[in-house]
Amino acid sequence: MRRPNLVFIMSDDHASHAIGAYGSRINRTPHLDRIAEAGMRFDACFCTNSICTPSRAAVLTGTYNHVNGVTTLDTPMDNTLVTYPKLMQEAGYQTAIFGKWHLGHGPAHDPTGFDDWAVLPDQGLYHDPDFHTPGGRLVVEGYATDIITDMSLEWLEERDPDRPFALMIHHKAPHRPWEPDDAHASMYEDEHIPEPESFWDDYEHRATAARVAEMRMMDLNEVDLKQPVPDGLSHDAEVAWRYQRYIKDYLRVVASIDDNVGRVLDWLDDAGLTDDTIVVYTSDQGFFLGDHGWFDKRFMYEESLSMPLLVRYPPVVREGTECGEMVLNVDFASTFLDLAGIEVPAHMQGTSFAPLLAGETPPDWQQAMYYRYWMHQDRDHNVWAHYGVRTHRHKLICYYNEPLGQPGARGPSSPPEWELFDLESDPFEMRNVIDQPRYEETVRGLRRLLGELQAACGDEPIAGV
Ligand SMILES: [Ca+2]
Repeated sequence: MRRPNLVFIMSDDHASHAIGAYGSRINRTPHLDRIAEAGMRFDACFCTNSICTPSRAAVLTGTYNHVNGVTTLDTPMDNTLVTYPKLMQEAGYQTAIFGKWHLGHGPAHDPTGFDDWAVLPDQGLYHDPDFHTPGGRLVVEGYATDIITDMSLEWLEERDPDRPFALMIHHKAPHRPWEPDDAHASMYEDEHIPEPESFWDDYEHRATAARVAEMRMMDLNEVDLKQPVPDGLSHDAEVAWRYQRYIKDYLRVVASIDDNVGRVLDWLDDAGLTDDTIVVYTSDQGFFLGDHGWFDKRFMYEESLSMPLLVRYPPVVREGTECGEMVLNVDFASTFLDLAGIEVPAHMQGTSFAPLLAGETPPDWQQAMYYRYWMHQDRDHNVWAHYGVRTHRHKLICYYNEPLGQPGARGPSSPPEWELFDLESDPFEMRNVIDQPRYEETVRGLRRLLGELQAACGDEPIAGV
């Protein structure tokens, strides 16, 4: 078989529940759904640290953040680390990345392993963005999602057709502050977007961390809302109004991603490359779309822990399939290398899920995952540091609540607290059952498992917690 091409499309903060193929109740994404219809939808894909920079480092390096050193938003990635694009480039692939990088800039942090690149400075701008390129700074007029796609398609047009390629299209969208383009600015204008089930969460049955997080609708600022709050609204009416403002802009920005993914799929069809190309759509992590009354991510709760993952590769992946096995962002690098026939370095911590794509579940496939958020009391959202374990049925979270000197984390420390959720009876994670006697045995087992997972990936538990 010919070596496959790879088109890896990763957006920023696009939650699964705003994708048609995942059963979205609030929007449609016909082009993303094309990938799912012709390929596989993963229903249990998780990030190991739900913020941009760490998840991107985990994807590229195939290692956990305590290993690659990218634990918070303030820890740029050392660009001498081994990444999957580097190994593909060494193996003869043409490689490029366009769009969001967010792993630092300058000689020690600029993209490496790419024949060509153009990346936004940090978050970048939605309109008329500037880019860092090997040749210096470049300002491009237009809308970021369109421009990133234009650059990608131009690079594909100009590539050497006799060698395989690996192209990373890293959209900035739909990251805050959710600025739509003109084409989608009035979508949903006269519609009411339904609120999610947990929208009016009062955090009563949960750890302190949930109550103190500053990512409620009332924490959206003027830049996010883009228009003044109407006078005379009650508190609840204002919360509801703010949700409509937020979610409509978010979905408008997503609609542009969907259109642009369609352009890439059309290009592959027209070039006759659909059968030779692995197409992946994912996001660096999930997002709260009003779930628990919040925007943003960071928590180990489902909506932010889950990553969308759609994979199309006709020679291997049967069309219209779903996979409920757990896969993690640290597994991506091993998987892409495996599919390309490149040896996976022993130090990479993820496991190739190529067998899952082929419809086979290895008998020893992972049944639990480890998560850690380090950025205690981060300045923008005040989310407290935690780690935890998720199985198919349960989730145990330990808020250890210490900054540990991590860049971007702040004091003071707070006493540790634990949460346990039974995802079968409480899928929206509204009731912490850690103190219920009937879960005693479950908690003991999960605490043991948490320690085992930490030992297996080389992370250290907090003493005395
Ligand atoms: Ca992100």
